[in-house]
Amino acid sequence: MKIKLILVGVFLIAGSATMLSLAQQKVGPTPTATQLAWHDKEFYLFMHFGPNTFTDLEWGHGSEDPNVFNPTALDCNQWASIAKAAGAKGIIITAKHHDGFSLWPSKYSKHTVRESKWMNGKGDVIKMLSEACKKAGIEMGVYISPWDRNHPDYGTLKYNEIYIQTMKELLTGYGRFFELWWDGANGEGPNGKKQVYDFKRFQDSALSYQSQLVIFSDIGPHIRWIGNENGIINETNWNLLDTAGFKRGAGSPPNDTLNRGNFNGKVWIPGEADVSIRKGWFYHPEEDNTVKSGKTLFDLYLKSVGRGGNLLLNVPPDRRGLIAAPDSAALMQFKKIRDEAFSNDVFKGAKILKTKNSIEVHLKKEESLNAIVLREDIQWGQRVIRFEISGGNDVEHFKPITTGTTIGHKRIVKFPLQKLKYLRIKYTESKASPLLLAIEGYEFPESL
Ligand code: FUL
Repeated sequence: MKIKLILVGVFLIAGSATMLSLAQQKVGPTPTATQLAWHDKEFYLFMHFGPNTFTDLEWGHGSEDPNVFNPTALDCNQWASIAKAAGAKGIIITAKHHDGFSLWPSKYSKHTVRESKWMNGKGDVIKMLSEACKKAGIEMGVYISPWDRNHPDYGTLKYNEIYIQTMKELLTGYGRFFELWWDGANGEGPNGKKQVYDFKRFQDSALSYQSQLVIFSDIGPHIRWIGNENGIINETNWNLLDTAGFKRGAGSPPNDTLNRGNFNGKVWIPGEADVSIRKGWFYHPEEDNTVKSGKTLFDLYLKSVGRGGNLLLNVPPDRRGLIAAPDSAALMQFKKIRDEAFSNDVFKGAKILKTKNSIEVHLKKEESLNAIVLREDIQWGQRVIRFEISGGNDVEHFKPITTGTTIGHKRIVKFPLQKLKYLRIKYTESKASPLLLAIEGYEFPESL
């Protein structure tokens, strides 16, 4: 049951357009158009790929022989078509990880695909992936690690300039990216020195090359880390964050704050939950048996997308340069489970009654359901603080079903199976009159 009907309800009950315009006043910080579009992506893939894939490391030292990078059958079309088939909206690739190795022949480094024997030094993974994503109709993003354990200038002022030029090369040479990923890690470079990153300039420069970019880091500016690498967002999740006095990396807000946001935060900085499909971020053959099942991935989806954030699922290509069989099988299973779970909205065609503090669904006949999906119209601000769900077969006698807190972009609420004709969501606390975009009801298979 989508938006329009519900809004019609608001019109009727409010009785005048004035009420509507009052409800549609912005409350607190609100997302930009770019952030709104980012929210709607919900789920996309992360790919960690580079020398570590071949050396079995998670953090390369930066001194590796570039020749170790030698995928035997690299096929970015395979990555993109698997991502597409899994329902992922894009791929974010480690264009440069902490070891400094660039997956494109950067002018600003001597540690790149050009120095490797892969394709006789003529290869460019970023180019291949951007073409493959375009072909598959998905988007692409880049992880460009500020920490660089290879670059001789790391730890000096010059490196900040080099980092900016490196970003420029990527952001102006390969078409549009939807997201730029900044890792907070700041360790020592080859000279044992640490870098003082000029993030203000990094940010201004990146946005001057691609103004539509959504930049990720511990504290945004546009989207935040969720405080863990398990893909799990707190049940209460505010899209707001206070960043004053905090830094990326060691000076970031406590993980618990990142996990739930700030109730009265001053800036709209929603959370992105990153997690790997297998134990490590990079591919290691001995971790093939750690690949998460479709069912586990669905559970993570409920705990990330279902709690108002986005899910960034890492699926690292193997030494051939392909997504390994167990990973692609799990992704397809995950997609199948989602398709089944959300195949039949039992609220479709139902009558929706709306009052100031509640919304009621009157079904035509009794239905079985154990999950509902709620969406707030977040362009007007995130409003719902707490709600209660009740229902039954008789309008006069509703039984409590469950309770919840924030809604935001999407809230998926699971509860024990109910057979009912009427369901009510009562907003027990909200910052302002709640505006819902959608309310849907489903019967998830028992096994979920
Ligand atoms: C971390 C990095 O240090 C890991 O290697 C990985 O890239 C992860 C996504 O972010 O901070």
